[in-house]
Amino acid sequence: MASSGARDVSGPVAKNPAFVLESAMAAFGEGPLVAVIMGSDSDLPVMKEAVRTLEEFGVPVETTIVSAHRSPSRLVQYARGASARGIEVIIAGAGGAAHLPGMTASLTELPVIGVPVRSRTLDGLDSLLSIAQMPSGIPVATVAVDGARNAGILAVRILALSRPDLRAALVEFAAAMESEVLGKAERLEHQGPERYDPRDDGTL
Ligand code: RP5
Repeated sequence: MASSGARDVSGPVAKNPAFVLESAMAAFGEGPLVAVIMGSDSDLPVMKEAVRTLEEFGVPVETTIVSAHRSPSRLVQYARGASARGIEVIIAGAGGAAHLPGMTASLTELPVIGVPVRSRTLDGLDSLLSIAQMPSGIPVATVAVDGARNAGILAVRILALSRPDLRAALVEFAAAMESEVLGKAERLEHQGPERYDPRDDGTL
């Protein structure tokens, strides 16, 4: 039996935590704090999810294309200048021989989160290993294949270390997710597996 110990926040809030926006916004100045970069515009459908997540938390973000292989000079210039421009976390997504996150990490002292983008030929295993298997000394925090939403949430967690408003927003976000799961459990138990429709979020 599902019991509701979490805060009562109705609707699919885990995907839409607009409730955190106002308080989090107050914590920031004008410039972007997170850079979401990708090796190609073909990565954008995946990487958009990181941008959306950061925007949900009211975190100012900049988004661009930086290819490690096709525009190496731009990569050096971009990664070396990021910290001085006020960026605090870089999320880098790439697929295949995915050198962008690792090379970016080698050119900055900022934390870098790598998103392995699913590749056409090897289903993202190549991307995952290219990003996760970094040599000692240059860390890249690697999320799941196509795990751009988690990359966004991890960036928020890093920023929240020094921003109490953002930390409170994360606590509320987790409570909302829990509440959503408990609601689904209750509906499934009540309706049974045949009547249960996962698309029905319980709201009218
Ligand atoms: C990588 O090569 C990109 O990150 C992308 O995932 C992959 C394929 O790029 P396109 O050929 O689609 O531009 O550099």
